[in-house]
Amino acid sequence: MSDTLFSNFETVRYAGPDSDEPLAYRYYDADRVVLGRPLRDHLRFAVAYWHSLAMNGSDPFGAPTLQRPWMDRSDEMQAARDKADAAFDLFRVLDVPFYSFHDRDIAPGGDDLRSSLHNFHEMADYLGSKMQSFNTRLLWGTANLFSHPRFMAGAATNPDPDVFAFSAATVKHCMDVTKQLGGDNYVLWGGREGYETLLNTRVGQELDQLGRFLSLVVEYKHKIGFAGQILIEPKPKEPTAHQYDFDTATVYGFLKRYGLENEVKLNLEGNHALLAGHSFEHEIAMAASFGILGSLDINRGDPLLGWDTDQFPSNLQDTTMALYHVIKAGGLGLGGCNFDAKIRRQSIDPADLVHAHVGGMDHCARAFLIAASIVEDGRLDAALQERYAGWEAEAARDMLSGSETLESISDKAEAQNLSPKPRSGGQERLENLISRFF
Ligand code: XUL
Ligand code: CO
Repeated sequence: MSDTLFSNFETVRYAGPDSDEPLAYRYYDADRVVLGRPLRDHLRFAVAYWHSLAMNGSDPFGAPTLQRPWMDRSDEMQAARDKADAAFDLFRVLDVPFYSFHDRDIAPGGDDLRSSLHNFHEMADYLGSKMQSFNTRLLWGTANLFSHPRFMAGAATNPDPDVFAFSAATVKHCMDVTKQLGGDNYVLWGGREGYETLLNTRVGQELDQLGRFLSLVVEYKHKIGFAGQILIEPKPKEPTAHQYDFDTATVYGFLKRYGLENEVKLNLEGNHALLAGHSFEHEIAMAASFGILGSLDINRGDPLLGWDTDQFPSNLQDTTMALYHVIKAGGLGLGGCNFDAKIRRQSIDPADLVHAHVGGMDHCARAFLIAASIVEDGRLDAALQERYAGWEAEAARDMLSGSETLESISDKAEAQNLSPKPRSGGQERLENLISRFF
């Protein structure tokens, strides 16, 4: 491999919280065992190919600011190989266990389906050969069914059945490649699966199309024996005003309707949660309660802006409470912490990309350590146990088990002449308790 953008960077190492070294991990000691497992296995960090290698810094108001050597090349396949070389060199620098990609991040699209698939498979083989000599594995693959104009009215939800078929073929091959490269998950983010106006949209039909599309994906997963998880990534808006996969609760209802709730889990994103008017911890706790927590796109939005800024996470309390709920849910399993996060438009030096990831990984490790200490301390959990202790009594449980009716409950409540006393929720006491961990 010839020199890459990152050749001058040494592999970043753990140096401890007292280190002043700007490019060292201060909290992310990958081998440190916490709650029975090394941090590396709890957090399963991934670099997102699109933001870190493909994004060029352009925005709706301005031209690209990031001129990477593999951009603006006339030989697009050579550019894709150079990009892949740089990607794996970045993974080496970060010592990151996983990465993730869309088909279009790793290979240029052609004019039609056949040429697009050809490019994609050629580059998948190239990545496969690189993975032989690097430790970084594939967290998930996904198909970009939103950038090309053919998807402007949706992929699975397009009014044109040919776009549905094009999308189905693209996803089939993307699943094949994800399996080929040993990916642990396959993600579907419904980029343009939504609508701008009801004047031109049949929502019922589009939802049926989306439901069938997802069933086809699940059937194919079983057919090829893909052992990974199928994940949907909720987002309430952007690019369309109304996205079908609004949030955890909406997606769970959708999965139930199409009988897929035991087949599909969620890839939850911090910034998407914010756009939905929720917190990341809310989305995680909801998914955990439905048994569909799959993986995290760990990033942050800007509450002052109403769009998807995809920033690296940095709010310690937010990330800690998000990871607290992950731990309470039993961990991420096959999922991971994928940095669906991009450097700012002015961060044009290669070093900025390294700083962003080192800071992001360290931030999450620090948050995880705090979350683990809250779990080990046990007082937050004990307070919750105590609050719901009344439900441990048999008479209380009967009300939920189906053995009681509204009438029988009424009879008993009247016989006891119930007059429940209000009890404090203790929010401030609990907030003070949590503050002590920071
Ligand atoms: C878009 C987004 C995507 C998905 C993968 O907001 O989050 O990058 O993570 O398609
Ligand atoms: Co995402």
